Amino acid sequence: MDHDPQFQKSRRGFLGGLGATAAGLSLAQAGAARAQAKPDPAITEIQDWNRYLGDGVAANPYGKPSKFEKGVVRRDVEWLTASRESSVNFTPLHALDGIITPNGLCFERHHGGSPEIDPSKHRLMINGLVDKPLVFTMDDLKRFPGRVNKVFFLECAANGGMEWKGAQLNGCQFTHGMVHNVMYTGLPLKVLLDEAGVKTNGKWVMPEGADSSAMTRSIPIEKAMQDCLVVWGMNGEALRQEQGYPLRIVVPGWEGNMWVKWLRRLEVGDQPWHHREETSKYTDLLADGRSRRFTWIMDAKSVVTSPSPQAPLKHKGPNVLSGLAWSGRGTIRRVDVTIDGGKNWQTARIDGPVLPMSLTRFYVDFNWDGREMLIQSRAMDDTGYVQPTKDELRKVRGLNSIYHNNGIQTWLVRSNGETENVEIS
Ligand SMILES: Nc1nc2c(c(=O)[nH]1)N[C@H]1C(S)=C(S)[C@@H](COP(=O)(O)O)O[C@H]1N2
Ligand SMILES: [Mo]
Repeated sequence: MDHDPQFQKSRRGFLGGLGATAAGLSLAQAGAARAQAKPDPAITEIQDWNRYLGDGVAANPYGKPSKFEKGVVRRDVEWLTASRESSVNFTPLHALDGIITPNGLCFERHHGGSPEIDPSKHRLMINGLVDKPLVFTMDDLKRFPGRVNKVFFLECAANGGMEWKGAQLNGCQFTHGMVHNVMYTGLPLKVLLDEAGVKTNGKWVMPEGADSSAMTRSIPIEKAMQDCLVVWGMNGEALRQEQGYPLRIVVPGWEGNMWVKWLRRLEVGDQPWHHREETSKYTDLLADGRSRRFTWIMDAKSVVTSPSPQAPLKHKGPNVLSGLAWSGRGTIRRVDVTIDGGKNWQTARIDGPVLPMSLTRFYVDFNWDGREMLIQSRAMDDTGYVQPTKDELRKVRGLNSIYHNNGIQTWLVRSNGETENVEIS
């Protein structure tokens, strides 16, 4: 785009419109550029922060965001909250950039509240169909050879579940915010299972949580051995209590419910357990009343995070559209974006690390003339899978589903910049 003379021209206009200081000009030049405008006190007056000493270094031993960013927080939806302990809140995707979710902003989903666990009293047991049942302390795990660092998205299967029957919630925080993307530190599950020695009839692994919900799921042994992790670190520090401190399991690309937090036990068995969370819940009910047995993988999905209802357009002229794409089957290869409801598509610019089973950031630099827009994004992964429309999903799945809605999202941008969740067919 930098080579497009049209754009160069508009960029000059853009900087003039912003105020000359943004272009790095001197105050005198800025004054000349603003000869017609009213004096801007942000330029003409010396501000307090420039006159007085700032806060001392010990003022904030664990750093917090600037108070001017206080709106960038996890939020919940009243009618989705049965009780605070069995609840969910949402990542503020509209206010974030890059691919990593800051620890304090990762959405939370608890079935029995978030327990405060003393790590010195926490144990991980491996039992069932193994040669040698084992019990690890946290210290044992942290000195076990083979530690790794890996970035993965975690998406709740219910992300977007409220939108099955049509547009509901006004903000990508609420329609898509049951996802976070973190760099984990821990051990491949394989090294722990190998240490215990899985018997030849050991075909499934059941992680169990130490919380009051004692969450359990059945994971096939192939997946457990392939890329699952047992982790104590997120983004360079200890797991947050909400994310399973001191230990959780990571099941890359698969639905968040399987990522048992406050992990205390791994049982090896010869068949799936069919517990509550994999039968009555987290199961896809089809139109004819039958259910899919397991739907583990989170298919390719994307969303434009800005503009979006909580991040409306404020300026005509050059603007940056931004969004996220991810696939539980592999790596994002391409994201296409339309601003006219699907008549024309252009390929977005992907920026930052492109990792398998990780959020991937995309941008479209565009000029807005104040026209109404219908914005959509469509992700493609390296298996060739293309993100479907919501109508395509409904054709296959009917209207009984809650989980696994990876349909294309539409935002309507009005001529005043306000943005709304809509559906077009
Ligand atoms: N022990 C335990 N693990 C759990 C849960 C829980 O309630 N208890 N919730 C699951 C669900 S449904 C999801 S979507 C993810 C949410 O992980 P997060 O809170 O880190 O976002 O954790 C999963 N692991
Ligand atoms: Mo979930």
